[in-house]
Amino acid sequence: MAVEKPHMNLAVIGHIDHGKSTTVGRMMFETGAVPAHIIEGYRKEATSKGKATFEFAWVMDNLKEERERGITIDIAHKRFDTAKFYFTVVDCPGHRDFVKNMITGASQADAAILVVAAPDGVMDQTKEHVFLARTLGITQIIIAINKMDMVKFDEKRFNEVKKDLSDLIKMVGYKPEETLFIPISSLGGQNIKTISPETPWYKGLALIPALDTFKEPSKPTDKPFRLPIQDVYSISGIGTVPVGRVETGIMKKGMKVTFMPANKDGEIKSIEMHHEEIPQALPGDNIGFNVRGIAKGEIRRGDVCGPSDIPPTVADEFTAQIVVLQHPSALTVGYTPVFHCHTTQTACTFMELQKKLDPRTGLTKEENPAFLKTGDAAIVVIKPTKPMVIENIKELPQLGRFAVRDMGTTIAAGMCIAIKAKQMR
Ligand SMILES: Nc1nc2c(ncn2[C@@H]2O[C@H](COP(=O)(O)OP(=O)(O)OP(=O)(O)O)[C@@H](O)[C@H]2O)c(=O)[nH]1
Ligand SMILES: [Mg+2]
Repeated sequence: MAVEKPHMNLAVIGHIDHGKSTTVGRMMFETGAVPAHIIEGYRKEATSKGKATFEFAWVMDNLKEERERGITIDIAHKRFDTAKFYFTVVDCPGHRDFVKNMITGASQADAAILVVAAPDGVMDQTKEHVFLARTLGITQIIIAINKMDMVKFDEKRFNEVKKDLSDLIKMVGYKPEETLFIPISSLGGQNIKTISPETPWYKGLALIPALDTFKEPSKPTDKPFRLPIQDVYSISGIGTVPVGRVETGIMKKGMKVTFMPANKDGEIKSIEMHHEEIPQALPGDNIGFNVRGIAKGEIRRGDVCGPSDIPPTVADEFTAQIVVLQHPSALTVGYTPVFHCHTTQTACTFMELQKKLDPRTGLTKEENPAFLKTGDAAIVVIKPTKPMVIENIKELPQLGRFAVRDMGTTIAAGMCIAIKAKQMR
């Protein structure tokens, strides 16, 4: 096998219709991952169906409903290469009804491109996605200010949007002065591969070369092996094939594994990445694997695969540090919203509000508060309504973060700091 470039998982995030899928399709085209005749075919078909200009988005939007509605619904993975990396890109939906799919996508990413349309600027899901990206542990971000053609490649508009975005990302902990802001038009192709004469005032990198400024993610291979399941297929002649991303440790052929909380044991027969068989999978690898001894219906999205001698931890209860992002009134004991953690979505109950913290210093402001409000940070005790895997942030940070959602919005985000484990066997 040729020497592989380092691998990066890249999420493309941002508000609905700001051009995420078009940007991904355009990058795939410019890097040669999608040939021109495919785009041309999509262009003709989209135009004939009243969906003109969606030819690049269709590279990513394959579902019938996605193409008819002109929106992304579920996440899709594609591969493309730059000079330095090979990327698995996850195109996320911007629609507010599909934020749960965006969370699944973002939870697998090492880095993100935030796409913001220049005419609109910062919108609701721009804010929500930035907050979630940070919560889900994405530390590297590039900002593409798209649809610059619609504002006549105006430098002043670019700077206005850049200013608003700088304030936004700073609030959640990214450093604006270390972040690249790139004026692009995905539809027209300006500043994607090379710098366009339309923006003589812009002195930075084009988008694709900018991706090579990302730092290679460190690989936690010394930790116990963990892979949260994203989907499970049953392939005739092969058997049960779960897919997902290795978060920590190493998966090897022949390994004895346990899926929790399904509480099922199996053995790894083969591992595949991008349609090629590989002998072992490392952190960051998005793989499908064939597992002996498990039927398709026995495991599902949200289960976590780990070695049978150190199986994933199932929580009976856990202690968490959270920040309340937005709650219409007061959050109290007994509240049971949905917790999104790695690939699981599980309703969990707030059992105890132990302390309110000063969000800036982390010091205790109040013991046993009666309620929490928007902006509060707190230590709380949480009980899942059904068995769920979560790990201590100190041991396995990749599986210790979560977002809390209810009524179509993100209520809070947090991390697990202690676990009362459930005895499974
Ligand atoms: N003028 C112009 N239109 C663009 C540009 N990029 C995308 N569009 C158009 O914006 C519309 C939405 O593009 P998509 O790529 O589907 O947007 P999205 O962000 O993936 O949308 P969701 O996945 O539904 O959140 C399409 O009509 C695109 O052709 C651009 O650079 N300039
Ligand atoms: Mg899309």
